[in-house]
Amino acid sequence: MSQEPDPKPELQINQEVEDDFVPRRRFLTLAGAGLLTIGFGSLVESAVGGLSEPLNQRVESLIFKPQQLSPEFAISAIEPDKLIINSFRGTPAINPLTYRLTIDGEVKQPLNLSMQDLKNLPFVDMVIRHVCVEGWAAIVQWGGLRLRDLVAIAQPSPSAKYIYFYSADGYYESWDLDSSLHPQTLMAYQKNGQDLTPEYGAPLRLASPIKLGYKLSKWVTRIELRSELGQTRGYWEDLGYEWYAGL
Ligand SMILES: Nc1nc2c(c(=O)[nH]1)N[C@H]1C(S)=C(S)[C@@H](COP(=O)(O)O)O[C@H]1N2
Ligand SMILES: [Mo]
Repeated sequence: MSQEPDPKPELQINQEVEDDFVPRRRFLTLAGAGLLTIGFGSLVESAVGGLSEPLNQRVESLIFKPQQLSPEFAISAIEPDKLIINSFRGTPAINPLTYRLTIDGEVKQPLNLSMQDLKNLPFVDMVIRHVCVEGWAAIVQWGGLRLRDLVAIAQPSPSAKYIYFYSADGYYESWDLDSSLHPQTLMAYQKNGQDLTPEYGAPLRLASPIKLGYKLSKWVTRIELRSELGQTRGYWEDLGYEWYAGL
């Protein structure tokens, strides 16, 4: 995509003036309703203002290749009292009305999205088991969007292999990109059928049955794709916990 994209009418390009993390650059914003009613393929097409090239081969093959699914449970299996709030530094204050999620790094189309933009993407929910290394687990229902839908819209560069998540409380995590493209890896804004509450990561957190609890960042404000793992890999990982942390 050129430096000066020519957006379709449903798109709005935001000029970011001040951002702690990224230099001045143009972000794509998904605006308005109507995105829900169209299929994912056309969503991607419209979101990027008419793709001149197909989706990056890597993303395409992972998205459309069946991946091993983790078990899901019935709604009746939900254990509402078992999900222990586990926060290393308390609950950060986030105004959901001014909240933005940034996606940048090794992507062709950086994104800067509001909660409404995110809620316009296809909604999915799942009842899965959350497992914390500290020796507890809970069956929880999460609702939100598939992370792979967001990643596809951001159009990863062929070099992108890792994905970093930065949280409002200073927590940070890194994953292999493949796991982030798993169909059960969600950016959740609901828990057990209700809006997420602040202590559980509102407005947006990771939820996935394929990773241990400490990989599932709450209060995510920035997602960065990278070609390499950095010196720092995650809050707990940098203190000695295993990086991949698969279930
Ligand atoms: N930003 C942030 N995300 C986080 C944590 C944290 O301290 N800060 N704790 C992690 C750990 S160890 C677990 S088990 C889960 C707990 O999620 P819960 O508090 O919703 O039960 O969040 C994970 N995500
Ligand atoms: Mo945990």
